[in-house]
Amino acid sequence: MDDRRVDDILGGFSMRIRAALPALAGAAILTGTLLSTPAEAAGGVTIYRVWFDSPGSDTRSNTSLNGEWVQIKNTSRSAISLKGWVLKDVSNHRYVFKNIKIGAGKYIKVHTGKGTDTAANTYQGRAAYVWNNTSDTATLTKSNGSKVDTCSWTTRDPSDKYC
Ligand SMILES: [Ca+2]
Repeated sequence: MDDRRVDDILGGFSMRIRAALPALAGAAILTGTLLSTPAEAAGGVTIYRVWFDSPGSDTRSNTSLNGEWVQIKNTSRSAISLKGWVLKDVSNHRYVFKNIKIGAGKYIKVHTGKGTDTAANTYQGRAAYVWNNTSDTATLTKSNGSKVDTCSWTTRDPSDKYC
């Protein structure tokens, strides 16, 4: 594998993490020192799972609203600050993350309703649903607007989607 091929794989790593996994395993062996530098070990934040159709009828109760969530994962080996990052739907309902850090390898669920933030749960504080039951796309961007990840679903998916 020449250097250019390795660069291609590393450059596309965050966007094509699943597609690149088999190739990356080979690249990791060849470029172990490169991957261990802070910049390359950064990995990233991904949308891991979306529960878009909350259980039962959509009554708009807070419990039902919080049954709708997007779960985010930090796939890197370092904590990452999400402050100012934005999670939005196709209709541009935007949630701006507060001063939250996601630990290395950890998950955070972003619930639609109201609640008290913990390390693993944060709340948009809404009184209406965000994620369409039929089809929608969740998009995560950094505070500077650069896209981090997206996840889409349709009626072919049940009530949730692993992204
Ligand atoms: Ca919904």
